[in-house]
Amino acid sequence: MQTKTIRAGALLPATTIVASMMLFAAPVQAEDWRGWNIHPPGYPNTVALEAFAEAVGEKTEGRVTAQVYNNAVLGDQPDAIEQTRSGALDFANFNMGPMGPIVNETNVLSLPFIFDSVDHMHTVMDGEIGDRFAEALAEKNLIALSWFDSGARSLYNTERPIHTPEDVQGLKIRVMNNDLYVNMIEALGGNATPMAYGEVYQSLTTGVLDGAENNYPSFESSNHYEAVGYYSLTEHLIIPECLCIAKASWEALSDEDQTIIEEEAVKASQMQRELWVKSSQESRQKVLDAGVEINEVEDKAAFQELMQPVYAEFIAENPELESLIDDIRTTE
Ligand code: GTR
Repeated sequence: MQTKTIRAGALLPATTIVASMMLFAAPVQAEDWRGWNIHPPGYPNTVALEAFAEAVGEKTEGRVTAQVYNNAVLGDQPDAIEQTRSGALDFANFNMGPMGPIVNETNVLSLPFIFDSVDHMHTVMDGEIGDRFAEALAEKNLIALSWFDSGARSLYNTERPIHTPEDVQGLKIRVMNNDLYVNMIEALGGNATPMAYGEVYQSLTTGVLDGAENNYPSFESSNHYEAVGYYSLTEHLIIPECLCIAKASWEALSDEDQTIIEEEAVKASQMQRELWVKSSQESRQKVLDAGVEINEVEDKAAFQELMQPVYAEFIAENPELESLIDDIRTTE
């Protein structure tokens, strides 16, 4: 190919050669990246994403400039996942919950009590199993460069503290967009309502919902704590999140810029995880000060027990994922 171009060039008049040299010398068009974020300013993920965006601009010397759009102003999460897959958005921080309907493997991360602890989740996601999830995401045009923390999600509601599964009976609970969560709440005897995050606050205040489930920072930053009286530490879900780049945006980068951006994404996840710990403590204190009653759940095994049919159904439908579940369970 190259030899041919040179030979053709040799036959062109000098002016054309000069003109085309000028074209080659022109600065490469800068990429203006738009990033999706569901959280408000000050939230650990937001701070880390903004630091990422700034570092990308600096380290690529302006070849890529990135801007983060907070509070889901670019669309709710399922919609933003599609926009990033198509390259309409360039990067995002996605929770693996709403990813399940698109990247089936990631449903494994939404199985209740799949991880023993946040540390266990980190070990799994930072190792070879995390790479397997990244490969599955890449097949759907999402390049996962690092994993963010999302703590443990617990149930909260307007009616009563939850100590046993019986306490969930009849409660209308909002879940993220994934059938697994509907099965999970129904297995506890509650009524599950999949709903966009941004609609939950109003639904709690108007009684459309009795409750929802989330980690401390989101429970606080979404103001859901103002609408409910009880936060019960069921800690039923520990779901990682990605810093994901649209495949089209990723492939448009030079090798050098890919390396820079990957490094910055890893730094962003380190920053996010550190901020997460502090933010969780602060949010816990804030909701306590506001009068929310927080209770430990002594008998978590009772909740886990009821998840057996959820696992059984999932494995029956996805037999090829059973070994992945086993690999996670046996990772220490
Ligand atoms: C948060 C998570 C968000 C979103 C939200 C929700 O913890 O960081 O990405 O999934 O929960 O409940 O919709």
